Amino acid sequence: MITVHHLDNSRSQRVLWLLEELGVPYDIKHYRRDAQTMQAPPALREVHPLGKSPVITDGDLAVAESGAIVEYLVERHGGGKLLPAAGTPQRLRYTYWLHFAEGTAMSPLLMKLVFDKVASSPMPFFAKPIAKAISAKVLSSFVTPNIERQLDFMEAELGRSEWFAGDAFSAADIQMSFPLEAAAQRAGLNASRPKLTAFLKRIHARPAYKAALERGGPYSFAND
Ligand SMILES: N[C@@H](CCC(=O)N[C@@H](CS)C(=O)NCC(=O)O)C(=O)O
Repeated sequence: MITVHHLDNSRSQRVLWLLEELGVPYDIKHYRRDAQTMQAPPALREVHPLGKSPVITDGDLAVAESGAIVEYLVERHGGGKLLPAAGTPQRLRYTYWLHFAEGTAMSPLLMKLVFDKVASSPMPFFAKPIAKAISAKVLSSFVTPNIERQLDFMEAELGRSEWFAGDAFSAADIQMSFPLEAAAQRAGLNASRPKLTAFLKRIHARPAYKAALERGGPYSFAND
């Protein structure tokens, strides 16, 4: 039996959704974030040394890193579902988006989360104007332009086909859900990018997405 080591409000929601789409049975072991630091509890380090979510265990095997988990589940348990045929242009796009989600899209979104927090973080009063000025500069010169460029690119790609890899829904769409949900929550993704907002609406309406939400518990990113 597959166990998803699931942290509330986290990327592991994607793994629950994938398993629901594949119709593969699974158990969930729930972990709660520290209310102050938002970090995962130390117990998650007993499953994988980095203590990040998601991690799955399948018998004696532990698999970490969302993209690797998606590949493992689709290849090992998917029976050909949600995976474009090998050697096709759709398969190459699938691989691209599977890596893009964590390899490219999440970096500036994470930086935005961190630098947005600087202004409200406790620090000596004399340091505050300096810290604020540095974070504003990083946001305006690097983070925001990168997020905007990436959102424009993703919007254009969804103008080529309904889903990221082509005309068929695939596991790459599941992997791409988290950066887009995070961008909608904290980086200005809105109706000015109609293809991306329609994508979020479409995925949130899927029965498997809703079933995963019911099983997973708190997840504040499912807004469209
Ligand atoms: N690239 C990794 C990122 C893992 C990651 O940072 N997970 C976050 C949850 S969204 C986490 O565990 N945060 C809690 C912590 O860092 O303690 C993946 O996709 O698996």
